[in-house]
Amino acid sequence: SVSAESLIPSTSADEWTAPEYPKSDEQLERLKIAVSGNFLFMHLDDDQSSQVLSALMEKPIPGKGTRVITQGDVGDFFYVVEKGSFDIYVNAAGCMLPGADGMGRRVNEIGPGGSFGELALMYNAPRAATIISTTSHNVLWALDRVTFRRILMENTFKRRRMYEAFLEEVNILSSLVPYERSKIADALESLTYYPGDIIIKQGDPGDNFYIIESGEAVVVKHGVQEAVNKLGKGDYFGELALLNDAPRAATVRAITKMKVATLGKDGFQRLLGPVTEIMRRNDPRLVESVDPLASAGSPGSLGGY
Ligand code: 1OR
Repeated sequence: SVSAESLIPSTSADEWTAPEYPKSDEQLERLKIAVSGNFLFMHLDDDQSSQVLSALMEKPIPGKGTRVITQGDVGDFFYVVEKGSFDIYVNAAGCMLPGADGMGRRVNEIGPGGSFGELALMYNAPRAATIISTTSHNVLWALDRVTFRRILMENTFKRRRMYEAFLEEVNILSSLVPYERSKIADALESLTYYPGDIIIKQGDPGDNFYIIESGEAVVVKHGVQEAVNKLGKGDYFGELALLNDAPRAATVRAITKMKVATLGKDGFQRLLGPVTEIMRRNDPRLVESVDPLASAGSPGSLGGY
């Protein structure tokens, strides 16, 4: 039978709807390009995606040196960059004394496809940084706090929390600041493999980078009889093909059930830039050229394949 409840117009139910800013085809086209490379938009379903696109407001920022966000302020909008470049300054002392215009240290730069302003909205915290345009023609898309929280945040929050503890334990990422690890979390995708599964195959083109969340794998190479390396939790692989733009240098096969966090080529280049030098130094082929046995089973070795 039909329950009486469903016949009563619901008043207690959530009546919130996202704001709608009509857009021309040309605007929509530009907007779609701007968000296409942004990891926060990657995990939305079609419905969420169209709600967010319609709620984003175009915001031209005229001139160099225009301040978009001031550290310490209350958060109102989240921004996606369509055009232009922005510097991020963090005043670590939190020194917001009147008269002391200490913008602090320049910590980062954000360009087209990037975004900023999510932290204050996520944590109901003051703005963590000051953001200033460095080019003369800039276009941002702004999303109001409520729509951000209702649609974009849940996903983002969950992912950041889910990967936070794990990424903190990954050696190769230890030189990054927590915020850089959060950005990596935004872009990660977890995959499961079973014993015997081939995760990457020697000779194939390389599109992804992997970090082991749990389980074990072996690295094998054509013409090398024994497994050349064993990988476990916190180890990474798949970076060489991306660093060198070369085919996969070895095959990686699961030997237990595995959970693996993976990052696409684009994310790898954009988010792991600061640690790729360390990865290059760990390149097993550099080790091999000195002593072919040195990389095989060396204790705690990170399999750099
Ligand atoms: P918000 O709402 O706090 C400022 O407003 C925004 O700057 C912030 O969200 C982030 O989107 C962005 N630390 C804090 N915020 C940063 C950082 C950052 N980089 C960009 N934002 N870094 C840590 C510095 C110790 C920089 C890491 C490279």
